[in-house]
Amino acid sequence: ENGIDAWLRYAALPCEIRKAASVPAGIVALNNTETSPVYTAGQELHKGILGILQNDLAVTSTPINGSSITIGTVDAFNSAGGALPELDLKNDGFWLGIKGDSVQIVGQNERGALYGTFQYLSMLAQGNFTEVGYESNPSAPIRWVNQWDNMDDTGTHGSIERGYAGPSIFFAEGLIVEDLTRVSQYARLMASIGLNGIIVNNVNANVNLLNSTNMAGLGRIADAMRPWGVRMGISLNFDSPRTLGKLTTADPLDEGVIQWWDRIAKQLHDHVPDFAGVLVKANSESQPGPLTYNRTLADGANLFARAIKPHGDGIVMFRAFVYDNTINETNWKADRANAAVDFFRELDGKFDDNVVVQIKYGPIDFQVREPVSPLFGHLQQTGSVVELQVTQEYLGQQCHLVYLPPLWKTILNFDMKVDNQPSLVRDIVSGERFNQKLAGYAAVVNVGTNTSWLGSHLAMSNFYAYGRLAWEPTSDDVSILEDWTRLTFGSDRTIIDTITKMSMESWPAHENYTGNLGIQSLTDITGPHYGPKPQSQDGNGWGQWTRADATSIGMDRTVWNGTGYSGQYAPEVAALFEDIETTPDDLLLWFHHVPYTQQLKSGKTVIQHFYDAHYAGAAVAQTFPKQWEALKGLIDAERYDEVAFRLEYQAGHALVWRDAINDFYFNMSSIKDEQGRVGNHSWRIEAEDMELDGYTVIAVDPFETASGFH
Ligand code: BDP
Repeated sequence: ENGIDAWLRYAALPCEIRKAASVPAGIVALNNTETSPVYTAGQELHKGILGILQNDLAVTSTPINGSSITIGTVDAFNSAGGALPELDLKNDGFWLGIKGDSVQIVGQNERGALYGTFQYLSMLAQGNFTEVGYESNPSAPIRWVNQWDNMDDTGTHGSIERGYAGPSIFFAEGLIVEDLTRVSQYARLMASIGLNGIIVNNVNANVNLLNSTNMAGLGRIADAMRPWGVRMGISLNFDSPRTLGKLTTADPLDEGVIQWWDRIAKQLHDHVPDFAGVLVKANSESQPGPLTYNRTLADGANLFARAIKPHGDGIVMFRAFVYDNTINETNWKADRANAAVDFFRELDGKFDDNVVVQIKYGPIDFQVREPVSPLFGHLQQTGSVVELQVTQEYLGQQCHLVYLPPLWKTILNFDMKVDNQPSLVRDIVSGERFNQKLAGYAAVVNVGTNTSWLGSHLAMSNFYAYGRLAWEPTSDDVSILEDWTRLTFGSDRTIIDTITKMSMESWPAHENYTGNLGIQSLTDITGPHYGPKPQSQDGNGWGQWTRADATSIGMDRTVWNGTGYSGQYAPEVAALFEDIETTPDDLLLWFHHVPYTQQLKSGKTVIQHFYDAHYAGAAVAQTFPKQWEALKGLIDAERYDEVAFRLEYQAGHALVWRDAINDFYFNMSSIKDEQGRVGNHSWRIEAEDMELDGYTVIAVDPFETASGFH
């Protein structure tokens, strides 16, 4: 198996289990228009039941005699005369009723009917034939993915920024690809986990997407995804009126610029009548934006909001990721973590009602551990969308197993205590806490043409779980994982236990062998964001600093003595982080600058914790290949081998991480490891101790990974 069907394989259940199913006589999809998600649902059900139960059921669009699975909207059921229970469905929600061989799948809208169908198929595929009758509603209206796909130039395949699974499924040679098979397969995966929107191109947007050939191409992409209930939107480049439109300015208040965007919005709507909206990265990392023209970020967002408003219910997702990546480190008070609140605090209430602000989960950038972005507590009159990352940019780039939901849940369950009221992030992004109509979830996914979608079979649990959590953020991360495992690899207990154990150990292990105590991912900040490079942390313009020196480490972000960042939280939360005694150990170095000998709550010193944690984390990664061996023969050889290869690599790379980081801080602090491990590589056979024939000595970067440190 090559992974192309991900968790939608519909593998046949063993015969003895199949026998327990009461199979309905046929499928009724109450809409026979081929572009309708209800029609899609009927076809999918046919395919699923054929695979799982080996029954070839006919699909019709009119009620049949005898038992059936009937799929439709509430309205369609009512007009077909079907008896329904009292329902209170939200947009996209569904009712699933299974009684004997009669199944009702009722969507509040067509998309909801498709989601209910996937839910039913997921039960069948797991051999779960329970009789049920329940409603399910999504936690939030916006449940999108972001792709960071580039258009690239003629002659090249569409590369993907921070994508690790080959070139784009959308773009090649500066155009939209002809064959959109993979695009509709992607939409199918999205629909199966309740995702309803996609931004197809990189936030660092190429203006050529707006030329007339590509606009037509966008129409084709939207057509391919529509039957799956997935709406398409795009990222825009703020300077397009100048660079593409040849105007002299991109000032959001300039009449010519306004008209130019109005025209573009109309053309987009002509090609994509259900256009989902635009994502805007402005005044960030050298991207242009309204501040360039002395206008506010709200002026910039509203420019697009007004252009698309006349053409339907599309929205503007304006990113809060606004900062200057040439921050001067000599300014002791400069702190990139402050940027989002500094820029947006005064703008609450200034955005049009079709704008939402898309906020990365932490104030820096998808690090292995960050506190929740304080901006979630500041926007009360504008909806917030939390931006997560499925693509493991800073977390091993799919070469390391890191199951992310436990990290995401620390964010979603965090209580911002705004105005002394319970204010969980998940209730803010559901729209409930501040009574917002528009709010929700976006994840950078970055699938590519590789048949495994993400370049790693196990990484797909993160994609699956993302959809499940956006639908219901209180879902248990272990049971989501177990569902995914059963659907992806089968129901054998050893498979489920092994994958669950490894996955649940993976984020803590990764944090331990990379960057712990809130010091962030000590990776190569200046480029690939891969592998250890602690020496790149300070002295860079990105503001990802550790302030490490010979005696002490950590960013002082307190109000009383540091950059003032902790004061961006509501008073109760701010007080917690302001005080070193109440700051949790895992964020200590995020908020405080302390001597290496500072004692943690565990009783250990900071430096000894570093040493021990790096050993402990790497030791866990060492067990992964062995744990995986238990699956040999229980799953297909192709996926077994591909996963084994990556786990073996991870086990080795975890050692590289461990030794690079420990040696680096040992060299810097000169404090010995109590257990005598760090800096002692007597067990290693160094290159210089060998007789080498035909080799030349080269400088290795990072230097600590080299034999003998050079
Ligand atoms: C950083 C990525 C960069 C993105 C940027 C963003 O390294 O490639 O363009 O975020 O989110 O994490 O805009």
